[in-house]
Amino acid sequence: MTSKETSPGPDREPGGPEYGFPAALWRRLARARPPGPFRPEVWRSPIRGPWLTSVFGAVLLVTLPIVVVTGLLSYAAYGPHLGQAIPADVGWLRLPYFDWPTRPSWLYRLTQGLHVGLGLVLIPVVLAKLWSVVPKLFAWPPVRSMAQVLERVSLLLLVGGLLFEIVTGVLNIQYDYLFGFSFYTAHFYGGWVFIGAFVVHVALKLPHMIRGLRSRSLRTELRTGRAGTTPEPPDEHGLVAPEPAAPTVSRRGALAMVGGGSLLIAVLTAGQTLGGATRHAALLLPRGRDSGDGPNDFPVNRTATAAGIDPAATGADWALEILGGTTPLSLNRDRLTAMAQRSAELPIACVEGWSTTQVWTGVPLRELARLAGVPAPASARVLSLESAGAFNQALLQGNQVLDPDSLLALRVNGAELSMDHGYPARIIVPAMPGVHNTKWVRSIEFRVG
Ligand SMILES: Nc1nc2c(c(=O)[nH]1)N[C@H]1C(S)=C(S)[C@@H](COP(=O)(O)O)O[C@H]1N2
Ligand SMILES: [Mo]
Repeated sequence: MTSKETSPGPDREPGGPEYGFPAALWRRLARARPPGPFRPEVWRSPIRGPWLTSVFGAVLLVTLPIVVVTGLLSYAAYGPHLGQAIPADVGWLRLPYFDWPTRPSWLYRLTQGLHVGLGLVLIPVVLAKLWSVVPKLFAWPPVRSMAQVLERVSLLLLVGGLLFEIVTGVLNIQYDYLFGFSFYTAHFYGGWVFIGAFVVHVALKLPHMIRGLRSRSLRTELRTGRAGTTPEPPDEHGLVAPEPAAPTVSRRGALAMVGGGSLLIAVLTAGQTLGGATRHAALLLPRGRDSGDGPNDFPVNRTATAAGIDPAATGADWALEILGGTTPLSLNRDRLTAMAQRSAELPIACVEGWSTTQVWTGVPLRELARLAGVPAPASARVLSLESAGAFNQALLQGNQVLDPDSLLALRVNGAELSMDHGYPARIIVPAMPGVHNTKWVRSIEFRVG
């Protein structure tokens, strides 16, 4: 049952007007099958088939939704209701607004660590899944029916959307601001293209996947070596090779290779969030390996030099402006250090997936709000000494100002903040995306509306 004539694969002659195309045209097209990958017999792997495709599919069915949901949560955490998520206006794609919570303090560390970490770890599985179905890309004739055209367009959006998200995501964590377009906008809309196509794909393929999984026993496959590896029976989808070659690897070996690839990426990545000694294994950690000495030795996203901070502006003349009350206040460092200090162990969790947890000490933001005469602010606008750049200001939600551990930090791990970590003062708020923890703070405006 493996010869080309008897295979009920994509080779089968359907033809005829019931396919939505004139029969003569269809037959002429079918006869003009181009050489190379368009010939089913060039695809010879004996392990390709519905079962293997279904195994990869099942892994992605369970895990990709986690990447999607944590990605959308990241958008929500940026505060779209304060107008500071990118893109700001997403029309009918707008999800319900809510205040991103401050507890547990590791919330964004977890969600964004999962988004980036799982996204990276799944790359080998995505590639394996694509490999397992690649003969279908070269189905001939390329269009047979309206239903098939729709299916192929949805696959184009699915695969294109997924690869686009992987490429933009990886480039963004490896190289800052490489794009001529906004990474966030592209990644956001690309994500929705993928979500739509993924839902359609799952609806169409779920029954096939379940049948595929049931067609063989995973336990048996994991016990079968190369010598015992035989092709799956010919399938209606044309995945199984009509003329399979002798096996060079078992299904067990193929699964181990893909799993090993994922594991390797996990090892090279996890340290960027776990920290400690594992950080040295984080070879994919994009930045911050030389970040300072002693208590300040933890990753730096952008150094004071790169941000163009003039050391003179952070000297004895520096004073924090507090706005929004009836009279503006100006508090120099002596005034701030004379106030009651509070310490909190809090993470900085960057959108790029890395995170680091340190002990910060400073003045609670809610004390500053009280001092300003705005004890229950709806939001607070923080400005940095940094004059340009997208990260030189942030809007904090009311609950982020009022959490007792939200600080204007003056010290870290018992030492003065280093210039690179935001001296003379920086914001640190539990569970807030790293980017809003503004460094080199110049002013805070507490707002009631
Ligand atoms: N003024 C200013 N604040 C900033 C940034 C910046 O570029 N400029 N980077 C932000 C980002 S993206 C992150 S992840 C954190 C990193 O803080 P760290 O460098 O102390 O680790 O600072 C945030 N605060
Ligand atoms: Mo960041």
